[in-house]
Amino acid sequence: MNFFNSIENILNSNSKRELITTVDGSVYTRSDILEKTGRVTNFLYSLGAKPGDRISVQVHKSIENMCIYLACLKGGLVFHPLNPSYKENEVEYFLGNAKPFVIICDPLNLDMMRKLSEPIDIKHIYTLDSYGNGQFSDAVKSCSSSFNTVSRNKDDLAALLYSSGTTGLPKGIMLTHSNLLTNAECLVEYWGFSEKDRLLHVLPIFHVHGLFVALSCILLTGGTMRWADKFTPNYVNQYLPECTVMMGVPTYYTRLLSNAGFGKKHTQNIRLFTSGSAPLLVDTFNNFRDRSGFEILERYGMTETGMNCSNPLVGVRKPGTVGPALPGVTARIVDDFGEIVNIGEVGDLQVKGDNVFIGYWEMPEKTKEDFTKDGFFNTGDQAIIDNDGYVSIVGRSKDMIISGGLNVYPKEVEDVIDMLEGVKESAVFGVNHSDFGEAVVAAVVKVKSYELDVNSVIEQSKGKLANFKVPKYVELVKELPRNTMGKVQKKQLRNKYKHLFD
Ligand code: MLC
Ligand code: AMP
Repeated sequence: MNFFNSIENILNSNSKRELITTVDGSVYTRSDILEKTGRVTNFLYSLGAKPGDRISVQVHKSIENMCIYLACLKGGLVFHPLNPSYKENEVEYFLGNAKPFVIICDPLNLDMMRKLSEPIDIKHIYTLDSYGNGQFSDAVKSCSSSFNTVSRNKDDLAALLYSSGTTGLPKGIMLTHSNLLTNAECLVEYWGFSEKDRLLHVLPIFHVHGLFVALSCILLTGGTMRWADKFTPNYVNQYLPECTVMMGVPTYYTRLLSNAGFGKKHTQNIRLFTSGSAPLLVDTFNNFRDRSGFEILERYGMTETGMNCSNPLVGVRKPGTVGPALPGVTARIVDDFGEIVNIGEVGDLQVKGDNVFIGYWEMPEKTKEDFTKDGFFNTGDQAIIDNDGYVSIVGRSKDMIISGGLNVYPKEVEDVIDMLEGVKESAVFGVNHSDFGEAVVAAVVKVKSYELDVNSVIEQSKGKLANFKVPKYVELVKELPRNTMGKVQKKQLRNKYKHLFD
């Protein structure tokens, strides 16, 4: 079973039908995408790629980028997407760990990629810019579009996506063809997708949300997409009226609401708005309903698991909850001893199902740690469940900030700040932010004799951290609050700065 077989079945029929329209008005039919995908697969194979090889891709969103993903599926290769804003020291780790056979990067990063790939002996590096041009597209052009989809087993890898952690190094999350297909089929059914749908696709495609959730719902049903390389309220306002579905992180919805002109005239053809990747505030849910007439359907997922819970398409959508577990997913909430808690009690959320990944890349010990003996995955989220089975995510046992739908692990930021000249130590934490949901803030203790400028902490961090991880605010403090065990009291810091962005 290859996930691509299911996609191909749909795209092969009615092959001249539009699949995607991009920002510049270019229309790509189903057969355009199948042909491009075939060419890319042939090209990767002509380089010597074989099933299971990783293909690392750090480029902007483009049709070519999407076809590399599809070609990886088709050819049994493993798609390894990287956020284009990752900096050299971040990328170095991912490449060293994933050991890709081919790297495809933005032309601006070619020198960096060459330097990083030399010690790990990666021979194939190609460029692809945000318009889909570059060495990669030039090389692919002359390849044949005909390629027989490689047969895959259920547990064969389809993609490798990295997530950091509270401690330790980032982990490669191994997602199989079966994980992707199971979750996609479930969402298509649960959210009622059909050929009639037109999705406004403005999410990035280096993460689960834009890459698997959004693309699959269209590719598995033969719907169409209006697509943009990034979210902007103007684009959404212009093209939402022709769409039936929009998916977004909560920031998209608060940004739409902050535009006074946004309202029912934009949503005349819409049947569904979904939100996820971060908590949707009850206020946003209510304000959006009042302005647009639509209740946003909130769902909950993770890179490790795809989607686990969702409010229903038909039935009550409860604001502040992520709905019941999806069909095929078992969710339970347990206490510190692994016992299931009572209705309404807070505990650790664990999930099980064919959607759940098979383990961390080359980290069997870490994989073992995160699964229970009876096969449940510990999400690191704290939750409660109500009498109707609706789950609410109420906290995290993992030390993680979610900013604009992107995860920031404080430890990573602290490690960078602590290395700066004049810094003795730092504590990084998240505070409420009206646009990003949470914003990254750092409290920094300087070396006594050193004149440390907070702006330079921010500037220097920009060179070493992806943009969304860079603190929005840095304050010099005399010392960090600690408990008697010497542990930094982040709760105190979060409280102290909670109104920073009001
Ligand atoms: C950009 N910036 C951010 C940021 N994105 N800061 C904090 N958090 C973010 N997420 C900073 C930039 O560094 C820059 O700062 C300034 O904001 C403007 O940059 P930009 O490029 O113009 O930003 P913008 O395009 O407005 O992007 C913001 C955003 C984007 C919210 C639209 O981040 C986004 O599309 N987020 C969605 C992420 C996503 O798809 N998550 C799904 C994960 S999957 P400066 O200082 O340089 O001006 C997952 C599983 C699941 O979680 O359940 O779905
Ligand atoms: P990622 O590792 O990027 O896949 O992020 C997954 C994490 O995002 C989850 O473990 C949650 O903490 C968070 N998340 C996703 N969807 C929601 C949601 N609807 N509400 C609250 N948190 C969410």
